[in-house]
Amino acid sequence: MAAHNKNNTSGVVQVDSPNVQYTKESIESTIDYPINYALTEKDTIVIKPTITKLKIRTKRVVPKTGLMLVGIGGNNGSTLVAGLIANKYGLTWETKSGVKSSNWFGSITQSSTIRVGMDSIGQDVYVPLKNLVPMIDPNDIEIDGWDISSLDLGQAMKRSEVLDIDLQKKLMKKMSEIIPRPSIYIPEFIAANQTSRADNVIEMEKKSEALDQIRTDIRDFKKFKELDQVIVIWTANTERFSEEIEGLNDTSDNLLRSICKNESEISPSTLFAVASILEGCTYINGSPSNTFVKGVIELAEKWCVHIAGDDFKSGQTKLKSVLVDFLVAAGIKPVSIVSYNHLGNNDGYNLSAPQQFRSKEISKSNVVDDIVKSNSILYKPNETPDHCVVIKYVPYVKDSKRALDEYTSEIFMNGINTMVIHNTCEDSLLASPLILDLLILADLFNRIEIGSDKSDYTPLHPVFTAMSYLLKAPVVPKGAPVVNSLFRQKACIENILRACVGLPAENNMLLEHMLP
Ligand code: NAI
Ligand code: DG6
Repeated sequence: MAAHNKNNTSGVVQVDSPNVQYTKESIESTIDYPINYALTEKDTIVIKPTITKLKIRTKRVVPKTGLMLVGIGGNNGSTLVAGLIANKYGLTWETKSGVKSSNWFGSITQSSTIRVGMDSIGQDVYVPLKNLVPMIDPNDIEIDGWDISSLDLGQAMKRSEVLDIDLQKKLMKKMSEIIPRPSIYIPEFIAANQTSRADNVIEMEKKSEALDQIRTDIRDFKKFKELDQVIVIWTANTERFSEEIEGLNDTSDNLLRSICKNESEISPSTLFAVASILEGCTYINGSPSNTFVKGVIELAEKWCVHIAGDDFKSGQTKLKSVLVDFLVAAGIKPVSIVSYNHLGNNDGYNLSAPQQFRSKEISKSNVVDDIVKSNSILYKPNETPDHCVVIKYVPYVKDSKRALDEYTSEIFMNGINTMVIHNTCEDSLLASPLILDLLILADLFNRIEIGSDKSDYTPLHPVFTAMSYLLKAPVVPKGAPVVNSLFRQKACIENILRACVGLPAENNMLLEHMLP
């Protein structure tokens, strides 16, 4: 009988290898990084494997970090803050099925493990992902944020109806002390049904004044809490797409000029992104809105500030990016994917307006494109499965989203395989741990620099792709491929962490067990 896998949940990891040096300030590693160039010559694909020696330096000192949430009073915002407080104080609460305790289930940094090798009898050894390199401890995070709704977080938590009532009561005092800062409200970007919520808005004549106010807020928080860095995450309402117009928002200079000229197509989220970049703060977009117009990306590149987006990838899409990947990799041809949702929270209310729904529809619909393109045996060029996304607002179900998916595939000898999945789950309980992971990984990737034997260390590209696992529509640097497969996305994070401590990427060949 196979022994149980070892699961070392407390141990600190130290790699004993000439490939890695631990100093007080940093971990410096070297790795052999393989790239296979696959070039078509006549009708043959010629593959030329290459190896580059890369060096990776990870700062060990974790900066004192503040998280500023845009939309802090929403379901995700208030649930995340409640989760941080509940875990920090080890809160327990009573429910009809017994006493429950706080956890971080659903967070890969806090609740997943990584295989680091095998023990002396050939069994796998796993350690918590967070033990490989120093990461932010959730208990050390300082919180602040903005919301167009003035409710304190105690009342916002109550309004969201996500957490058990006994837990809400235990959290109420601490949550009530957190008051959202007034925010930028430009009615035409979110649904008209949100107007009654907007009682906490920055009074402004011009968009440049709002930009300055957000920059002042960031500086104020940083100074007051004596922080080394602030990371800003948008978890506010989905906006309609803003038009990308030559001369308006296509370059950083044009964008900054357009803000000064109070141009109407500059959205609140773009103003937040610009303010964050100008303050040197990493900015993450958790909604599907096209915040990162070309001018924002160029600004991030100029200022060497990291950005990541778009749209938290929680339940339905995560499963889709596993299932379609599995089917296509198995040589099975998905021909129709129908994803239906109904939910009754404020996100659903906002998405019941056509333009805001359209932003979400685009984000949810593109998640199989690269997987389909990868298999030219199943799909002809430009052939794609029918893919339909429906979202309906049903107030009664509140945050408990229902997601129903039907996957129809063609199988062997013209057979048809139909799979139907029904998922019921509080949406914000899926999203909140992802927001924590985005913060923790963003800080880590801010501390990683890469060089080679020919070049000195440089920070990672301003557009973070390594967090695609957590995002439905990954924004990537110009020319880089978009990867949606969840397994590849998770392997990206895990293998970068391994590389930071001089370990090779996981190869899963298991040849050590096949040798005679
Ligand atoms: P919510 O509607 O409960 O919260 C959004 C908050 O943003 C509200 O409190 C609202 O007053 C505030 N807000 C709107 N415009 C604002 C602005 N300009 N500045 C500051 N605050 C503003 O929505 P929820 O459920 O928390 O979701 C938040 C965002 O995350 C949405 O865009 C949603 O589409 C996205 N998302 C949610 C997922 C989930 O599983 N819950 C997954 C993927 C994305
Ligand atoms: C309706 O689908 C509401 C949306 O905001 C989603 O709940 C959210 O984008 C999560 O979607 P998914 O596909 O990642 O579960």
